[in-house]
Amino acid sequence: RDIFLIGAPLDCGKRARGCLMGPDALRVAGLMRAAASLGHRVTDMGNLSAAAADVPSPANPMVHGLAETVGWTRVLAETARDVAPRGLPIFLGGDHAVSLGSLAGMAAHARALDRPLFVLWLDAHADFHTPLTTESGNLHGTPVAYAAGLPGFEAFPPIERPVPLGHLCFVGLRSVDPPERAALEETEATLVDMRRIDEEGIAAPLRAFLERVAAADGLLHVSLDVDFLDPAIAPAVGTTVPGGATFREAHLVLELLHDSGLVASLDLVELNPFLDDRGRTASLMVDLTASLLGRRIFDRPTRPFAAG
Ligand code: DIR
Ligand code: MN
Ligand code: MN
Ligand code: MN
Repeated sequence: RDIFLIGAPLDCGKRARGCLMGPDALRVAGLMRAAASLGHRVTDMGNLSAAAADVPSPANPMVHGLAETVGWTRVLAETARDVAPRGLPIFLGGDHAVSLGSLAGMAAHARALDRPLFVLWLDAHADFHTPLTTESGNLHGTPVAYAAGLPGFEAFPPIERPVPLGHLCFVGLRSVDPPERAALEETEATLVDMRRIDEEGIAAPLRAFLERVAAADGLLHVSLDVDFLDPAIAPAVGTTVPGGATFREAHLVLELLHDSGLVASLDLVELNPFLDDRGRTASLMVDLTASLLGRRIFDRPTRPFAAG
């Protein structure tokens, strides 16, 4: 497969800094080597840069970094749209505001192919705030609502064909704010919180979602926030939440994603190397990506997905 690494050293989606060093930490941890060793053709496109956009000041005065975030969203959306027809884009964040751009670009790509876009959100958080509902003012908490076409994103590029809530799957949820809960509860969105993982295991709900993506001939965008993982194995993130995915659960998720053959694009976000411990979080993110790209202990008899 052709893989494109896209560095997005963006730090404007929240107040605490450090994610701008994320792309280089992922490179130092051997992302390129890991992908190439699995037989892929890898192109490192280097780091993008973006000028702040000229936007009116936000309706909600709490919102932080709007002009910068809109600037990044434009650049990333254009890049995603340009790269996706040629291979698998991997967006190296940067905080989770990276996904405003990757999702906008992938929505445009899916529309051009006339195929439905599905989104898998691997995160402790739902990131389903809008600039109007956010209490922190941090735009890294908003990309899924933007992709779903919720109101309040007028300063951002319009989403071409918003993603229906039924095409969203959240895995790892354990910190959901009241407005996010209100907007997601009782909808078609698949909400796999930690209790559900404890009760059903992580594979069964994920498989059910992947089978729906395959049956719809969908394109799947995967967004991996470092805080999906338990802080004991992944300390390098500003928003650690206890009780996260274990090493084995996380690898299983990424191996199942590989087997599905459905992944069209990937975000690796929220890595803050300033908070890391001898690079172990960056290395884990690289190892998880390798699982997504086909690394495994032994081959399995292929268990086909519905249309796979
Ligand atoms: C929180 C944090 N829900 C907020 N979101 C994070 O600021 O709105 N997402 N950290 O990954
Ligand atoms: Mn997030
Ligand atoms: Mn998070
Ligand atoms: Mn549908």
